[in-house]
Amino acid sequence: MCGNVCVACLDTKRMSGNDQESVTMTTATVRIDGMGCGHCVDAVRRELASLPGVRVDSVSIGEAQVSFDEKAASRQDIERAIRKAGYTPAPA
Ligand SMILES: [Cu+2]
Repeated sequence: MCGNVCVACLDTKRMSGNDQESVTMTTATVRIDGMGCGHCVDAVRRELASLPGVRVDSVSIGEAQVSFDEKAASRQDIERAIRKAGYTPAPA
């Protein structure tokens, strides 16, 4: 490895760069209408946790906090999951 200029070294650099690329997680707080008890919290948490690329940080009555990888999931996915659980995501 010459360190900089040859094609082989540039390739190696590029590849190791990709390996080290870390996933950027976006944090979102979603207000949720229609939740009333701990069962609602469990239902929302379960549905959100089933989404690929989404990490559930916390769920409480009326609000969920999640982190997600924008390459794998979007806020729309999260709101859809909340509707699927039977609740209504409120506008941010
Ligand atoms: Cu409930």
